[in-house]
Amino acid sequence: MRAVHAEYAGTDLPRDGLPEIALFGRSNAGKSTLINMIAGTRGLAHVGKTPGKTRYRYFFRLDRRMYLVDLPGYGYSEASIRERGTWERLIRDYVSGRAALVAGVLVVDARRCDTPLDRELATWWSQERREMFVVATKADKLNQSDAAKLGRDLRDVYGAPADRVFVVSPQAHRTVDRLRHMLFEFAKQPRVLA
Ligand SMILES: Nc1nc2c(ncn2[C@@H]2O[C@H](COP(=O)(O)OP(=O)(O)O)[C@@H](O)[C@H]2O)c(=O)[nH]1
Ligand SMILES: [Mg+2]
Repeated sequence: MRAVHAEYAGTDLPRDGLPEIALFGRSNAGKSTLINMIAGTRGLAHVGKTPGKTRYRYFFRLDRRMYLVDLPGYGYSEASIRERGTWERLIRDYVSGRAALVAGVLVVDARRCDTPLDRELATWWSQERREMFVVATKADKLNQSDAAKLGRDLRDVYGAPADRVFVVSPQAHRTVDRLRHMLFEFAKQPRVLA
């Protein structure tokens, strides 16, 4: 797969009309790592670099098929309250009326997968009437029994069907393959929810 990336600030956005799938999640949840896993390219998205950079949206074009959009994370320590206005404006400016945006991926840390901010994000997104996928990262940090019930917990918390929920870790190659396939399929034939 050929993956290229570019950053966009303000109202500037790609103009090629390719479908876009946006990643939402707390700072440090593992969004950049997930993008690298989906793209199959280490070091494409910056991992673990200074969190809380609220100005930019990073667009990763995978082949000529779709963009994954790395949005600024929310909930980074004390800064979150102050940053909140900026974050919300940036997200809303991008999301509202963006026809190319076909789905969202809520990225959560498997160890804290239903924080109030994550739930709030999910509620807001459901009003947007666009598909949502839920991906829990860092499953390798869980013990076996917690890992075993995580999928069901996520379905319960977010009201998501089983085929929209993914639990990943650096070892979960097959799950990542399944997720990549699902996102490509969805981008090819997006559905607007009733
Ligand atoms: N053990 C483990 N660490 C992970 C995983 N995903 C991300 N990380 C680590 O979590 C930290 C935050 O990841 P990052 O992708 O930068 O999160 P972002 O802020 O949401 O983009 C980094 O140190 C990553 O190496 C995972 O599945 N397992
Ligand atoms: Mg990141």
